[in-house]
Amino acid sequence: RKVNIAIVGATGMVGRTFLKVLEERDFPFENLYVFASAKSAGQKVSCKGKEFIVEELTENVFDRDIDIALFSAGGEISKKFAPIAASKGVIVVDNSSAWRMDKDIPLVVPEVNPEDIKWHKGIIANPNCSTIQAVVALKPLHDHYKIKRIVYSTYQAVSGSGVKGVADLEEGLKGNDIKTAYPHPIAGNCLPHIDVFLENGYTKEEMKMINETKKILNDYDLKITATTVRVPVKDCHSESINIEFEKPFELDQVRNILKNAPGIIVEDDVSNNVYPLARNAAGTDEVYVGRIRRDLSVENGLNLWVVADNIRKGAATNTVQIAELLVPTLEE
Ligand code: 2RA
Repeated sequence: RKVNIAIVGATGMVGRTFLKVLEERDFPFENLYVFASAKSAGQKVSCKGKEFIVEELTENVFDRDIDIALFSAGGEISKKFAPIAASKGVIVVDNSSAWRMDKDIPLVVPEVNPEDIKWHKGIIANPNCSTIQAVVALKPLHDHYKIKRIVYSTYQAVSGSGVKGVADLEEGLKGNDIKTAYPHPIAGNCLPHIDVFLENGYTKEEMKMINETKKILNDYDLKITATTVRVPVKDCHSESINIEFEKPFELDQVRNILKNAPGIIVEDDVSNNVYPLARNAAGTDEVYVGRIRRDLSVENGLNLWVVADNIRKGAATNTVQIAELLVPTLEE
């Protein structure tokens, strides 16, 4: 079935990656509409060898025949326009954090909880990038050994902050410590400060990982803590994940489960210095898992190192994969 698809935020880093991924995966669209702010209207973008003129996003753009709209234009735009689109029969897949914790809105990673798209009411939320790569690795192990507790420590690329984050790093590496994305120079630093601090001393990013993990795995008994850190890396988020299971495990079995799980590539051979690396993961859609080893300090404890491209699997590709799940559900 051919689909009419729209992109809201088409000129941003994720928006442009939507176009690239739709082309790479030969997404079956008949018509593609691209929207952005008035400032960006008129720009040209391309997909599948065709050029598209960016239009200004207004309330009536969803009056035309659109089946699915991919949003990545920030929470304010999603809060305002996603309900308007949904009211006109468009299914919105939203990459912002605006709707993720709404109980009536599914939060979906296709390798983890694809069945949750069944109960959407017009809006489906794409999880935070650092959550997506974590739950892809955790889900197969949760199914086998039932997770009791998770400790997240993340090392997040500056592209998570968009062009400003990349500029701070690139200028900083030249000795010009501009601070457009962060309160401190990112070059030479690790900043334990992603998004804003909350009353409980955690950052919004840390609480996103904690709350989104529980919703996606549909297990609100999970004990989770997180420390999310911005590091001087351009692309790909790296994560140290410590897990305590209810049940015992054998390491070989864990490795085999991960090797056979959807969306995962295991890179784990420390005798040859083989473990997931951000520069190797950049530009791909897999979640790379390595440093698979027992946590010797607790019973049924495991440590993992998990790396993925935060703009692709962490945002654009996951969103397009959700749209692919929707195509067969569309009325003729
Ligand atoms: C970040 N996960 O890395 C957040 C949003 N992309 O900044």
